[in-house]
Amino acid sequence: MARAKIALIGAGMIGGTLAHVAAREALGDVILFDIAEGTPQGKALDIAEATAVFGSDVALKGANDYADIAGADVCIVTAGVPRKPGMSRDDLIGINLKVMKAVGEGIKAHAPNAFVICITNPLDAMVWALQKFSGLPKEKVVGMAGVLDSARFAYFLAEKTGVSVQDIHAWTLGGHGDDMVPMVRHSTVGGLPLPDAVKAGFLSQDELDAIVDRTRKGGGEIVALLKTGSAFYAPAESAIAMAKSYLLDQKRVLPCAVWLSGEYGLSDLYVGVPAMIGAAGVEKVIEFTTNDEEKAMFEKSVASVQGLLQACKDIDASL
Ligand code: TXD
Repeated sequence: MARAKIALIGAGMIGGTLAHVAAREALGDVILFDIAEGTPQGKALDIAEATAVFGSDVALKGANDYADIAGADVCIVTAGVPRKPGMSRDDLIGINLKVMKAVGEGIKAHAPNAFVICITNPLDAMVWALQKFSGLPKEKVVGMAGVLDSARFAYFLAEKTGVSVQDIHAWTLGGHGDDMVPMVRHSTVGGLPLPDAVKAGFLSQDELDAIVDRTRKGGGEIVALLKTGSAFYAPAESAIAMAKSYLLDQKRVLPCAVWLSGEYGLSDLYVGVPAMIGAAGVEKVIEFTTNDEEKAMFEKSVASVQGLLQACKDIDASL
């Protein structure tokens, strides 16, 4: 059987890490695409040379031409510009919207059968734009944020309780912003829902509240430390988990930004919810039961996503 082909659109910090992890895990041949000349070629060659050390039989190639992504099974999109000082949220949306247009058209022309994972921020709006511009089926275009946000939540819980990260299952719902919703009742430590874990003495309520807050601000914490960029190891691993579930038809249930048509009482937008990812793309959306407090937090987060989306639609109409 032929090896899978993985196209990485954007060869920056996350793109390069994605290429490294995909090659190490021998997930498939990798095309690293960027508008910058030399960067994708240099990173692809560097990692290709490393395959001789870690022993993966995969090919890597850097590209500046969309023709090279032809027939890709998976496209992971990190292309875009970060927010710089003095740039408003709408400035960023305007620039990255144009990038999504170019990327969407490139995917439509050369890799229309791919499973597409968007990472570019502002995530919930950019995945909407990517689906629109690529015209690919909605179940084949998803956004990565929930796996990362939930991983942060799980890591903080593991660090505080001393329980292995492998025995912690944490969930966040909603948009990829500070009002995301860490789902306390649905997240477990050693099988105990967090309120029970508090009762059992694994952590105090104050510690749990602090972890929920730190999870919400997890991206900013890394930016403040790095000073010149945002997180890239955990985001790359998160997108690889999604790509793997698709390529290997694992049917994992992962929190992803997916197109909703009635689930959670919402339609016609992308927002983070648990979804089963298999060979057909998004095969099922899992609807968590929510109490009044969780519902209110989810609605607040969705309102932020709707605000972003409206800004996107307004800019798109004036392009
Ligand atoms: O959870 C999440 N979704 C995120 C999102 C977590 C962390 C970071 N998140 C966002 O991912 C971040 O705000 C950025 O929007 C993306 C990519 O982050 P990365 O750290 O990889 O950014 P870089 O290093 O700036 O890389 C972006 C690359 C860079 O090499 C540019 O030359 C390229 O994108 N770029 C383009 N490539 C192709 N086509 C076009 N038009 C283009 N424009 C820029």
